[in-house]
Amino acid sequence: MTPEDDGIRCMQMRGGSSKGAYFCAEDLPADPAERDDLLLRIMGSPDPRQIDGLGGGHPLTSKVGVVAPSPDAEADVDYLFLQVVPDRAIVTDAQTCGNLLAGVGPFAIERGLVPVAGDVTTVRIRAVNPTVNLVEAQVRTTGGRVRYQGDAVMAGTPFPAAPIHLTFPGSPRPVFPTGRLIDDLAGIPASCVDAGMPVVIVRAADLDIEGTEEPTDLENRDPLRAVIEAVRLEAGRAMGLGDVREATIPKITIVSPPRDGGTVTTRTFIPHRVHAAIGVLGAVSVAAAVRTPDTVATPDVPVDRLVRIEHPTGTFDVAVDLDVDGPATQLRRSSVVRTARKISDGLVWPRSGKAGI
Ligand code: NQM
Repeated sequence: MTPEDDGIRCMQMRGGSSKGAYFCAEDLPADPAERDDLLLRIMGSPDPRQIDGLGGGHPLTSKVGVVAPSPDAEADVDYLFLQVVPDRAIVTDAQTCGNLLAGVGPFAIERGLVPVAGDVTTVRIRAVNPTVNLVEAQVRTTGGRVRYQGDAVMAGTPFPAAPIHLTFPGSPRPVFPTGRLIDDLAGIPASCVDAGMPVVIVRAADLDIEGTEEPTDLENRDPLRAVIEAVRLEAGRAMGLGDVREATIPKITIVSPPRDGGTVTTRTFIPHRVHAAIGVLGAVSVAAAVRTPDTVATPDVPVDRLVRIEHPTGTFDVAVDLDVDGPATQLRRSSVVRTARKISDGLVWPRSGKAGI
């Protein structure tokens, strides 16, 4: 039996505002190098269009979730997130993904890893990538099966679906990893924050832009991209992430005043393409900086625990509880509502040969 001849079990799902391929860990090679090579060949990388695989030619549609029963008594399943870079032979586990996470609860129930428990089934997920730990997902399971249909509307996807509530626990780690609320990075004032996703926040005004530009417009501005990358590389070192030239973290979020009744307007580089919305944990990190006084994201007016983040395709509400203490601020808990949908379930065939890693 080889994957090239017989295929591999795979479910495609939209998770939040991302889309990816979900696998049971037992269906993939245990060796990470072999696994990553196989995933590149399944997703169609390296190729900007990923024409020969499942990937959609954008980081938001080139994602993989690997799920297994958890050895941790406090979790039902382990979730490993892998970002498959579309145009490079890179698969990275350096970050998690809160959007793909929305599909993990439904997937675990569909694969029989967690039994249905009434109209709503709680799935306790241990996210094993470096940045988050235990997460609770509440999945609608009326009539004994996962229900995807519903009327929860989520910006970043045009169609309503059943809500999935995700609750993230707090962490004793300070939310500001550089020990400062504002750093000077490549001459730009920036707040480096990590409440689940490492993010560098800069003000649109400090980059001489409005902060409301379309993602493709921002992606096409080479001088702006060069400044942003210079800030990001310095931030990587300041945040203890080392040389981040080849890494997908930290992300860069550009903030400006709200335009649509929200708390703040954002545009997020992830880190080279611009997000059509904003990542889940990226949003939690931005919300933590918004709620802490004296960061570059602190609004002029008082903010409550529900932060409404404006992004290119709508708004994203994040409830965040903090122990605010300047640079020593800690996250107590955060929660968001997402949706997910099963798109296909079956076998996928990788292209043959080696992917080049
Ligand atoms: O921040 C994109 C996404 C993400 C990540 C990215 C995410 C998160 O929207 O938790 O969800 O920032 O690369 O899927």
